[in-house]
Amino acid sequence: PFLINVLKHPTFKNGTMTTRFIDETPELFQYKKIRDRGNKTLKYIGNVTVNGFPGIGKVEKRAFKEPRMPENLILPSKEIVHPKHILDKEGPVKVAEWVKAQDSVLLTDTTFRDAHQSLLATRLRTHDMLTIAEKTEKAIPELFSMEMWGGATFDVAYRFLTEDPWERLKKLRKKMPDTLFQMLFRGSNAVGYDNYPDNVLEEFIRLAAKNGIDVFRIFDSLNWLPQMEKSIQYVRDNNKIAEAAICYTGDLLDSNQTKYSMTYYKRMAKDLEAAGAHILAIKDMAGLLKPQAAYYLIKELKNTVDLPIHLHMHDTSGNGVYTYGAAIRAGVDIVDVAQSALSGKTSQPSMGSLYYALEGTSHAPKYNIKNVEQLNRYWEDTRKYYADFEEGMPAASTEVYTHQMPGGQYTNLKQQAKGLGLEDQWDDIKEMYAVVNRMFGDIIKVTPSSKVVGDMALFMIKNQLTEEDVYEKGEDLSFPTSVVRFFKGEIGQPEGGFPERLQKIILKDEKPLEMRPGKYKAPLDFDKVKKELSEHLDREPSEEEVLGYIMYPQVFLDYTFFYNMYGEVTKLDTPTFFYGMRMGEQVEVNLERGKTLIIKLNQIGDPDLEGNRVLYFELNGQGRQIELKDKN
Ligand code: 3PY
Ligand code: ZN
Repeated sequence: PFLINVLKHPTFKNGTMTTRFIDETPELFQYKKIRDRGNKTLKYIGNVTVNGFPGIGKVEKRAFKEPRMPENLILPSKEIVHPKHILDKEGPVKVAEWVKAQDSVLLTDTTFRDAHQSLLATRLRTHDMLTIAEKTEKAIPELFSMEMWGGATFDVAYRFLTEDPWERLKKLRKKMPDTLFQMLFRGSNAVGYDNYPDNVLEEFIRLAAKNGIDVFRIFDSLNWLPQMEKSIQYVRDNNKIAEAAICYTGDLLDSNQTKYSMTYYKRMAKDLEAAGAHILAIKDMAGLLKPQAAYYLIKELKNTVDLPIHLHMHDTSGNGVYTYGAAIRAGVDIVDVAQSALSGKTSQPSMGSLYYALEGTSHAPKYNIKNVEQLNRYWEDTRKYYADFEEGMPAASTEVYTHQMPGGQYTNLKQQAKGLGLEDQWDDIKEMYAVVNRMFGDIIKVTPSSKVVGDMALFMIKNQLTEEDVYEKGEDLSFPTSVVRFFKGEIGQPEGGFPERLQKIILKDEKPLEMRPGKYKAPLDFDKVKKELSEHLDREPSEEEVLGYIMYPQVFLDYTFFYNMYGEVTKLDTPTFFYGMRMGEQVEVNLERGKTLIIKLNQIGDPDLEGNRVLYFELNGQGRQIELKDKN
């Protein structure tokens, strides 16, 4: 069709075509571009229809109803103060002052990040966030912030969703200009599992800030300050909000537990304040903070530092709202909640439940519950798209107080166990997780240290090893790489040091590091990496692409390979993205304003001897055939 269009073009036909033809008739090239995009989209749909989606497999596409959209949002009667405007005009210190001056508790909505990381294996697609983003800002303009980036989302976007996480950030930023955007930043591990040189952290934070992140929640997986200081400084350099986190573990009220005591938390809070934090976060990644402990902890910390305090927790035990109530009475400034339909269990407590729990109290949060309930209908319907990723707990479970597994790890470790054929031993794995934690000296468990504990637990279950076996036969065992790296000090130094006997067994003759690993790392040569990547891509990469490649080299290259083959699959609706099309079905793909692909699947041909099938589509009324291999 492209050539025919050229031949039919009046300029060509009347013989006045010059070499400037191309410049003067961009519509033809636009046409070619759209045609290519159409073909790529058909290829993707064809492939997922025939071969299924990775991790789901070939599943019959169910009939989903369109998610309900909020229709009657009530706008606030008086002007709202947006902390985003304070930050942009007056800087992070003024935001912190404003937060402290509020009587009512402020909220962070984690629906776009931790909620789905903890319930749906991080699979929530940008498409489903963009659909509701504007309405979310309209419905809850009183939010302190929206957590929508970082943690595992960076990796999963590239790896499983064929999405560019930077595009997610840029697009959401446009839809929600008045809301603070918050990300989870793993200190020296950035959004990866590795320790990166300092200049990589600096560059990552600069670009995240430039593209729209306002609040950086920085933590270290062992609560080790030397791995947080640089990140705090880089966030400050960008005039953004440095929210430094203390990871909470164990049980503050248990007098037998002396390591993670009030003295410990107070010392760390003071250190983080001195390091330049604008806000102090308590990051209860597993949901272990019990109500009385929360009250006591927040009260003491409020008397220890002059910073606003932001509490994050998971509702795994079912006690989340009660803990928040206690923390709010003790004066906590901000708490993390999720839209009800994506809350509870390993996710955050529900925004709606908290509203009613605090109704009539002096700290009740300010927002319109009816608006929130309308948003929630959208999430009730949208969650159904992701049913095949619901690997989590069926209901709240107090076992978390024993195994202490972070909410964000639960589904992941279960997947890992399944991969090793150990899913029937899930109860043993949870118990072993607690044993390994004790063997490792009772460490903070959060990405990446939680992965080390999980890997060791799986290793022991798989090889039927007891704790004694590890001590007795350890010399001859070949431990998981992550475990060896942990004992080498490559993740950092745990509070109280490593258990020496086990460290010797695991490291054999190797000597561990005692300093911050980043201290030994030479600065990364960005020009060199950029050159290397441009050779892979055959074009100049953007700054953001260079960082994607630095964080996850192979994952990033695989992503570009799929992107080149299938185009912008983010434009597909989620059922079509995961399940393809049913015979006779028609879907619309909105590429951009005014450019819609109307796709109908008419027939799937029988496979030939090599397993190749022809799929017969209609694309905007014209017949199209796609041939592909049936891998089943
Ligand atoms: C992450 O690092 O992804 C987490 O959510 C830690 O809690
Ligand atoms: Zn979390």
